[in-house]
Amino acid sequence: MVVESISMPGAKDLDSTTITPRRELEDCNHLLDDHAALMRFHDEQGYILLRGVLDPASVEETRKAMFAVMERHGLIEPGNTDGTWTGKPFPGGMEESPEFSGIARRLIENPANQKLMEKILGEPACIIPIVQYRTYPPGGSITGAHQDGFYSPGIRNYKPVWTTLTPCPREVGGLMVAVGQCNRGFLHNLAKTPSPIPEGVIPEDSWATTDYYPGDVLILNPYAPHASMPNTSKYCRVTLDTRVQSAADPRVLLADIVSASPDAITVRDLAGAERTFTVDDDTFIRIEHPGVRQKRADYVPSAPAGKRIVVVFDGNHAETLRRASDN
Ligand SMILES: O=C(O)CCC(=O)C(=O)O
Repeated sequence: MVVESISMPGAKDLDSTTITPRRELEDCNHLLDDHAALMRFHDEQGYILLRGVLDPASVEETRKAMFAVMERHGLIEPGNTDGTWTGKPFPGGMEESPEFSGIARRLIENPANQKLMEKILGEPACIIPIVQYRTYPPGGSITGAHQDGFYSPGIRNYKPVWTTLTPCPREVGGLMVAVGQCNRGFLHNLAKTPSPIPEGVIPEDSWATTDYYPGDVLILNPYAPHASMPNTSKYCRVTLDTRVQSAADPRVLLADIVSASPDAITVRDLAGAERTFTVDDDTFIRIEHPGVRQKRADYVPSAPAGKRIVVVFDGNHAETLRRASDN
């Protein structure tokens, strides 16, 4: 079935907890030195899975940094190294907490990991300052089925990078991907807000997952439907997802707002340079909450001078304005 865009007012939403992935994701390590072949796999299958490719010391440093935050919140006992949950209820909502700031950047900027990112992107890469740090206890958050590109229009020359800091066998609730479903356009239901993917659109037998381990990296095609699975283990799921972009042709800028209007936004980047971008109805604005699109007619009160945001741009056009998440 070919679906290029979806508007199904009466459709039931796909409930990702009803999905049982029957297939296993394939690893792509053998394609790492053949960028064209790696991209072919990515473009056809919708993902790239690489096993044990991140520098082990940098992964361990990242785990320790995330565990320090988890310890403070009582998710794990002091000194714990395997992520066993204490049982303390966790309110959640910490994916973009400033307590984690900088952890992903240190991981990506490790020299060995930079070389890996260059192979994945096909050119020198730098981190995009959008990161989600996930420390989900058993029974915690589940990410519903979605396609990343639906929420991030305008980001080109970039790749999302998902990795786990502790063993994440399937019962800990890693990601599943609908394999080979990335060439059908967006499958989100435009007839509804916030536009979930409807039931029955993705073939049940396309869903695949695997057991993930520290050092593994999963790259998702922006059109690949994916979701997380429930954590039914006794461990917290400790993962992060960030993005890398072309260092030579960056499209994403971390900056502080100077002034905002419904037609334009002026920002100051971290080097002190001011830039003005046009804002129009094609600009995807989510400055207040990263999951909620705002109208350009009324976003200005949420865009005061000094607020740090991420601007995805194409020339002088603002493609996306997003709350900064890791700076
Ligand atoms: O880790 C998760 O639960 C979701 C991650 C995700 O959707 C992504 O990296 O695009």
